[in-house]
Amino acid sequence: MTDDPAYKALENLGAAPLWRFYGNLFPAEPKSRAVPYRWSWQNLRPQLLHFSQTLSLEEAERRVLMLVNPGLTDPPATVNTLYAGLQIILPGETAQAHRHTSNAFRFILEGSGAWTTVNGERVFMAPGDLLLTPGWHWHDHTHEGTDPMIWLDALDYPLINALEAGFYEKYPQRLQPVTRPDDAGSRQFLHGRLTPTWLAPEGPNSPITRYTWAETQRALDAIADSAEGSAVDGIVLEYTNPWTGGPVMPTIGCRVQRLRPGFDGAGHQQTTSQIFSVVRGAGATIVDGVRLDWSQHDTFAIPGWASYRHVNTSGSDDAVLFSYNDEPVMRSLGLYRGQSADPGA
Ligand code: 1HN
Repeated sequence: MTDDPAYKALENLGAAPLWRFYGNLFPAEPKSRAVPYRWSWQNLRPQLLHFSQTLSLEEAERRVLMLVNPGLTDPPATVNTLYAGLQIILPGETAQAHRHTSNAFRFILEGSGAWTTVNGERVFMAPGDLLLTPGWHWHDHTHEGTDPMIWLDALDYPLINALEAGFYEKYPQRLQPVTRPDDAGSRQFLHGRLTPTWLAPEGPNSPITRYTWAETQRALDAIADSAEGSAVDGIVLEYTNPWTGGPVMPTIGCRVQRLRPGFDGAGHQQTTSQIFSVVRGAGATIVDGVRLDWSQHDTFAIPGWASYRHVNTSGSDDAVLFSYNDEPVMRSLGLYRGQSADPGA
C-alpha cells in the first residue's frame, strides 16, 4: 500500500521500512558504481605540461590531474577504494611538506633528478620506481633535474574517508629537514632474503621506501621463460613487505606483471578493485564487455567484481603492467572472493 500515510510519518521519525530497501542493501552480488575506464597518456600529458606553465606550486600544493572514474565523480575517485592522479613537477620546484592518514605511493613515469623526502629520508626517483609514502609520514618533493618529472600518484583516500579516518597536517616549513641517510630504506632492505637484524618493524608498512625499476626488471628478467605464470595474469609479482612477506601497505597491494607476446588471458572476477599503469607494450583488457585498449603510460581501472581478461596484442613484444589493488583490505576483512568469469566481447 504505497499510499499508506504511515510511510510519510516514518520519514519524520528517522525510520525507514527495510522491506523497501532490501534488494539494494543486500544485492545477490556486488555491482560497483565504478565503470571500466582507460585514461590516455597521449591526451593527458599535454594537459599536464600546460598546467606546469600556467600554475605555480605556490598556487597549488600539488600540481595533479585526478583520474576520475565517470561512475565516481562525487567525491572523485578512480575505483571504489582507491585514487590515481598524474603529478608534474618542474626543475627548480619544491612541493610543500605535509602528511595525511591516507597511505600513498608514487610510480614514476618520466624524468630524473627529483626526490621526495619521507620522514627525513630523501628517496630518489627514476622511471619505473615505486616510492612508498605510508600514512602519517611527512612528505615533500624537490626537483633539481633538467626536464619535467611526471609520476602516477596513488592514495587510498576514498577508503579512508569512507571510514571517516582522514586527518591532514601541513608541516610548519615548506620542506622538512633531512635526518636520515639518502635512500636508507631501500639500501637496507631491498635485497630479498637478507634482512637487517638490528632493526624491528615500525608499524604495518614495508620499510622499503623505494622499489627500484632496476630490481624489478632484474626479477622479471631472471624469471624469463622459466615459468608459465598465471593463466589470468601471466608472470605476476607482488611487491612485498620484507617483515611480513605480505603487501607493502595495509590497504594497498602493488604488482608488476609481464604478458608474453600474444598472451590471451583467462577471464576472472574478484571482489578487489584494481588500477593499472602500462609500463611498456600495447594490448587490451576486456572488462564486462568493454574493450580498453592501452599503450605505454596509459592508466586503466577494473572495478571490483567486474569480469576481465588481459590480451597482449603484439606478437613480438612483451607487455609490462604495474598495478595496485585493495586486496589487503578484502583479505583482512574476510571479504576476498575470486573465480573464473567470462567478460564477453
Ligand atoms: C598528495 O599528498 C600528493 O603528496 C599527491 O604528492 C596527490 C592527492 C590527494 C590527496 C593528497 C603528494 C594527492 C595528495
